[in-house]
Amino acid sequence: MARKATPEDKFSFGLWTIGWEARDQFGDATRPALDPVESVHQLAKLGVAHVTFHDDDVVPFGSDAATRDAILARFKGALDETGITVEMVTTNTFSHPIFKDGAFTSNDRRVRRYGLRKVVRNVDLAAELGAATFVMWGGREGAEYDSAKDLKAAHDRYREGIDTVAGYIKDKGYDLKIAIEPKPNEPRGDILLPTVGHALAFIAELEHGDIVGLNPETGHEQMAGLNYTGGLAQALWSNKLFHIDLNGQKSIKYDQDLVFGHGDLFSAFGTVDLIENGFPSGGPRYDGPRHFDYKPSRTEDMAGVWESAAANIQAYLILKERALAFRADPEVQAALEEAGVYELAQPTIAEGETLDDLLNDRSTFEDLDVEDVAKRGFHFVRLNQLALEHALGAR
Ligand SMILES: [Mn+2]
Repeated sequence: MARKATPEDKFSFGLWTIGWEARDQFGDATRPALDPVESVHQLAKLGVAHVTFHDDDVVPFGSDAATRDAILARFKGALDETGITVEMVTTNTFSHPIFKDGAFTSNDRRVRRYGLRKVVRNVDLAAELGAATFVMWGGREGAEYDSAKDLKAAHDRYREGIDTVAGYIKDKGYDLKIAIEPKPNEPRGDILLPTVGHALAFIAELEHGDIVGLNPETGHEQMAGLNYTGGLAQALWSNKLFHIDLNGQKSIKYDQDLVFGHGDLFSAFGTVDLIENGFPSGGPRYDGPRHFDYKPSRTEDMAGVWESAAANIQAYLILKERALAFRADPEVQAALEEAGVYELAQPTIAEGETLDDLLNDRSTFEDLDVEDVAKRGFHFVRLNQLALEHALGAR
């Protein structure tokens, strides 16, 4: 039975997702271009609250100012008619051949200066449209060969680029935050800032890192064999989870961009559990848009495009119901308790206690029955089975 999405669910789609013409490495487009205005109207029917886009998704690359203004006016008309808002804007610095070696980290300084101009122009547009987040996916910032890049200089230039944009946002007084989107590879052989962890460490080196955070994408972390929910968790813990890109991926392979839940389903359950329920013992929560960055498979016609868009929403809403039921189940709560999940929230050294107190407490070491403590079974498997049964709707 179809669940009804409302704007309160904060669902959001990139215009490039449904608008993908399905041109891939080996084959031509299988679908016609989609008018962004039509996309906005179709998404409104699905109960979507927001859209997001790259500059080039709406305004063709290289358009003059008058053409750009006319296209944007028509697009804003569709937003006004539907009540859909733009929550995030991003810049395409990967499609045009000028960006073949990257934008902020191209070896060619002319390209870096051009890239900065293109990004800054789009920051103005993001602010004008009321977007809260400016995503930066540096898909071409990388290399195929270790000898091709001075990686020290590349990180310097990446930092210079992002700090320049962040400084511009502050100077202008825009209410806008930058969210870096990590990805390990594709289209480049290796991409700079390949994972959530790399990006967090990079942000700590920025001058304007206070307004720079993350936009982790399900498949991107899974392409690196990493746990997406774990990446979201560390970003949240660092107060750096500014935005999310939900989709589906089956293990380490090319970037599949499947519908959310159509890849690693049980991991998707964990993701929704974290987003909707938060950490078991409380702490920072993600309150932003539930943004889908997927691609309707190349086999789909236009009807299939809208079916796949609806599938993302349905998958999320079903998993949300399941995740809420999981946490509300007294048996689950007892299992969480028994597994020590809540115990982990207890500080190891008590309030008021010092390390000296611990060192002098013989019961923690000298007199501890290590063999007895080692006997504890955590029953994580039972807890996981409860999660699986809830995820499958079997409880
Ligand atoms: Mn993405």
